[in-house]
Amino acid sequence: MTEVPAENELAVDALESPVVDKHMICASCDIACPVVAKVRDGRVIRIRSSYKPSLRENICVKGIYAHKGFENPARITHPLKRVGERGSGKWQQVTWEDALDDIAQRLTRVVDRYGPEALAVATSEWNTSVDNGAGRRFMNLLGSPNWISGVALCAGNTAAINRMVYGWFPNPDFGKTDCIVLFGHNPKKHSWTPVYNKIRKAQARGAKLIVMDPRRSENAELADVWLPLRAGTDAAMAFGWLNVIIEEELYDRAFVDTWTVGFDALKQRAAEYPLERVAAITGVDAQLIRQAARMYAQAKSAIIPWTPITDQQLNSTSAIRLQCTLRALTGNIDVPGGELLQGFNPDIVSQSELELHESLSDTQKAKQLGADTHPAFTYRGMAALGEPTARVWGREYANLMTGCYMANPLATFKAMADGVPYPVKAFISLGNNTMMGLANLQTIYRAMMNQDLIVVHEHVKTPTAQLADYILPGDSWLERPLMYEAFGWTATVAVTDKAIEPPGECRSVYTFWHDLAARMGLGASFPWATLEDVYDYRLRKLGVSFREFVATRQFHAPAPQYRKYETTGFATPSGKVELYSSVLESLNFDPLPYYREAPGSSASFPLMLFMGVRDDPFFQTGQRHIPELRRLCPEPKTYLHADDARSAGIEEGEWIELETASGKVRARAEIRDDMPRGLVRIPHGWWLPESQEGKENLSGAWVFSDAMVTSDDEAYMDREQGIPHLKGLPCRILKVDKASATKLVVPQLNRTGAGA
Ligand SMILES: Nc1nc2c(c(=O)[nH]1)N[C@H]1C(S)=C(S)[C@@H](COP(=O)(O)OP(=O)(O)OC[C@H]3O[C@@H](n4cnc5c(=O)[nH]c(N)nc54)[C@H](O)[C@@H]3O)O[C@H]1N2
Ligand SMILES: Nc1nc2c(c(=O)[nH]1)N[C@H]1C(S)=C(S)[C@@H](COP(=O)(O)OP(=O)(O)OC[C@H]3O[C@@H](n4cnc5c(=O)[nH]c(N)nc54)[C@H](O)[C@@H]3O)O[C@H]1N2
Ligand code: SF4
Ligand SMILES: [Mo]
Repeated sequence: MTEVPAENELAVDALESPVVDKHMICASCDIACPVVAKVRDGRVIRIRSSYKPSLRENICVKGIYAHKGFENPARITHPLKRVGERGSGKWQQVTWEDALDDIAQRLTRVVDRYGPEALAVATSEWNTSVDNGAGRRFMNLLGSPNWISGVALCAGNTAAINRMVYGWFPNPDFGKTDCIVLFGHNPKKHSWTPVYNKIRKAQARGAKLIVMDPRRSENAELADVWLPLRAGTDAAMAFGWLNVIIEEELYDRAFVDTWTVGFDALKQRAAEYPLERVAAITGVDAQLIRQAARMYAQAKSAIIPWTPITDQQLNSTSAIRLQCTLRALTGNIDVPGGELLQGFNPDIVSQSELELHESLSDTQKAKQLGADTHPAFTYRGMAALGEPTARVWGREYANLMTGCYMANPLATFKAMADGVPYPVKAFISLGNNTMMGLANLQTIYRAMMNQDLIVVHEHVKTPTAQLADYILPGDSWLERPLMYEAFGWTATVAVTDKAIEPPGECRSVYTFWHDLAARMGLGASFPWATLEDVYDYRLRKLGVSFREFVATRQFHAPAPQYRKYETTGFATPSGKVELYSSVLESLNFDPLPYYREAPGSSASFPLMLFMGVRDDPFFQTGQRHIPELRRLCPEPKTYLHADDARSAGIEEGEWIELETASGKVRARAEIRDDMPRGLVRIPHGWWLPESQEGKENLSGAWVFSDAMVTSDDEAYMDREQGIPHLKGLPCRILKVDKASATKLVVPQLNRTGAGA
């Protein structure tokens, strides 16, 4: 585990000017810890955890060193315009005015020639939050449905599927629960620290912990039951649990009778997966599965917190629905200690409302890329939920986790690359390292090289930024005021002021959309000049301004209300929990969950890989330019079992090349006894900011990015959502010989991470 620096290393010289505490919400990952930034002379000199005793443990190494990243010389602080050919690495500093004028003109040309759907936008959760829906608003008014995000492989797609079953994305009540089930999810001391702490606190007061993980993970070590399942078989495992719960009548009959539809059909489907079959598929002993299912169902209350593991498999839709089904069958929905459906915060203007989805015409919505083949999280997939959502939650559009109403990313890249089914010729990427975060890099590269206009809003020259026409300098979470609404999920609202001014000409994504809208004839729909003006508008129902709110309250959350469905019903077409999905049926998919096997290992590809296990010091593809963090993890590492290393003639610490049918990636071998035989771990998000920029090298992304080995073959894709399978891909490993290893960019790296 990563060591956090001792307090004295960060000590502040008391003789200098006064230090002011600024209460902030950390956005160096997506879990939003309240932290304190210590500011002196307009600079953040230290970041520490909140003073509140209940929040004191909630900080990780990425939060502690965030300001080092924002002050790093790699930070882009002025708009840059490409002057050589695309990807040549030649840039010229320009003014914001010139950049925005030119972007608006070029975008107008694309729209005039190909239609507004020829603009695609990629973004991260945080940037959608910071823009307060302005990006979606801009696109909806312009007429483009082609919005994509990394959350298609994270909580975004989960939120969309949860809505199909019971109308909202539930929030687990860690504080009161008696049992926690982790489908692979493995929060650590430096990965989603608050969730790690909540799990530990729950265990300390007696809650049970059940972990499914092929690897003996940190949480598996601490679990009451660990189910070491084969990668990618989570849906089958959930069927095993269902069978036990149904056979042994451990379900909440009253809830099932009154509040669900399709129980009998589900029962029949579950019977196709008897425990012996599930044991054979998952590789876990049937008795152990039974024990875990009983523990879950017999707990007074239980939660299955959201997990990205089931967001990133070819059975994602089914696995997520089965988790929803388990919650419903055990009566754990909207009850204390269970999972709460919280709805919109009634006191603020929601981001969904600001996004103006109703302004996009049905004709343009129908053009959303991927909606015909993989519709689950597109407008088409969500359409049947509009009326029920308005009935229960008061508004037709609920863009939870910013992941509902997305275009399909892979379909979008194909349209960008090949013009099929129509050309997409302008691409804007905001705080999203698209090249490396949406699988697969080779296709995305072709997509990027075929654009008339690429704009990237960033902190550093990521591989994505390296292919742009314009790189625009983004502000950071220390440098902007924030109103945080948990990505539309929990009805909690928090606000913070900025700690310091942004360096150079860094600006927020909101300002970008506002200023672009003004140049594209959409200015009247963006009447708020600054973020603070937007927040004033959003808070107006509370009768306070942003300034007053930030000075007095910081948080606003309505008191939880349980079993709201008893008065409103669920926000689904039937008003009940749809175990049998009318929505999927109307989209011509199997209305019941199922399990599908991915093509397995073969003579050429005898091992299996998964992408995941977050590296403590980095968030996703970021932070590798920060020496203080990089020294904690200088290079990408695989994990593998000693027997697999031996068979391939590989020793601890050697560079290996891992190959799938799609491509190759390199990493150093780490032999670990927590890995099962036959499975190899590939870390997500590696590139080497210190190495050569430009399309030939992409700062090492061609060699080290996990997006090189992901597959966009339908055989490895979730049918309903069209997202790629990252948990169980056949592969082989080869030792990288010394001669070829010296050609690697990586050995030039010195141990401080600063590069040679
Ligand atoms: N191949 C593969 N793809 C994946 C995953 C995987 O494991 N493998 N994981 C998926 C998951 S779980 C997630 S959540 C998504 C994450 O997807 P994203 O959240 O989009 O994460 P990144 O792709 O790392 O891009 C974040 C970028 O934002 C920049 N940035 C950070 N803060 C700011 C800011 O304030 N302003 C601006 N303008 N830029 C900023 C950083 O420098 C970084 O380059 O990716 C998904 N994609
Ligand atoms: N330091 C740090 N923390 C982070 C992030 C980061 O980038 N860096 N990213 C944040 C984000 S956006 C996310 S989504 C979360 C992700 O964090 P987690 O949900 O914890 O996901 P991972 O760390 O990818 O993998 C967790 C476990 O899944 C297991 N696993 C692999 N394949 C399977 C499978 O098929 N089934 C099951 N059941 N288990 C499997 C792995 O062995 C591993 O122990 O982390 C968050 N926290
Ligand atoms: S876990 Fe770390 S990076 Fe994430 S919000 Fe908390 S302090 Fe920031
Ligand atoms: Mo994520």
